[in-house]
Amino acid sequence: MSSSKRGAFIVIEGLDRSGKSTQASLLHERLQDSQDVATTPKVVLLKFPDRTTAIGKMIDAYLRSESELDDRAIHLLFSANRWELASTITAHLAEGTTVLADRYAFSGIAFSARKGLPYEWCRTPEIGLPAPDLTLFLNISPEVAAARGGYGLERYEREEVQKGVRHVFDKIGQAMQDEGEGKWVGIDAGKTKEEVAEELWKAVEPLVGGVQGPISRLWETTLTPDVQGGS
Ligand code: T5A
Repeated sequence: MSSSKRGAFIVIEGLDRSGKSTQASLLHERLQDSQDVATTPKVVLLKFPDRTTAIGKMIDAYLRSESELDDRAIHLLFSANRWELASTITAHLAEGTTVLADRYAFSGIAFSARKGLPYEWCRTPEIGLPAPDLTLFLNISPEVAAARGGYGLERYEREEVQKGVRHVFDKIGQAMQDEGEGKWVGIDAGKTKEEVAEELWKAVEPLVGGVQGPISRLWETTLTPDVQGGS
């Protein structure tokens, strides 16, 4: 990697059981194989929610329906769980490490907006997080996702919830493209694991050697100058 390049930030999003973890793990392996073995480590894989932290444990209990929380409170916990890792992400990227995340801010917005919370309210705590260079959205019908292993064990794994979430994800993807906030690529996740992995690789391969330019921050540029205290 040239010294002027930084690591790429790649996010995998999608509905529950769309194969995000399967693909994140395959992509992680492939990215590791494609790196220069003399320099380590060069790729890190993160998963949100990160259920290992104190905040993550509260989220885990909520998702397993072992605790109840106000919709806004759980939304802010999911966001705080990302902010816990924000400086780690930027440090990795700055040192040239590729960061791969299994879910990110977009899940946070989609699942809470589906409950009826205002879209802008849901987006606000995510403003300023490190922005992905590429978001891969695993597109699958809620019906196909529901037929996959393990479905229905957690709080949001119901067909009517997933349909609503998909609708918000579509809106986010469109807004990301319109606002030039980073590349958003839809992938047909209803194919075999191998076929889906190939589709992902086509989008990721150009980023393997790193990317040019500073690390941007999600939606910061969409704030109006008077909100930022400028003229
Ligand atoms: N959430 C999350 C919020 O509300 N706000 C937030 O801010 C965030 C970050 C937990 C929940 O939290 C919500 C969203 C979720 O409801 P999670 O821990 O990511 O989030 O949980 P899941 O989405 O349920 O993640 P999973 O890991 O369980 O599902 P994946 O990763 O999409 O699917 P995966 O890879 O585990 O595969 C599921 C099954 O399908 C098979 C696999 O072998 C597995 O059995 N499979 C395939 N089968 C056929 N063809 C393929 N192509 C397949 N790919 C995988």
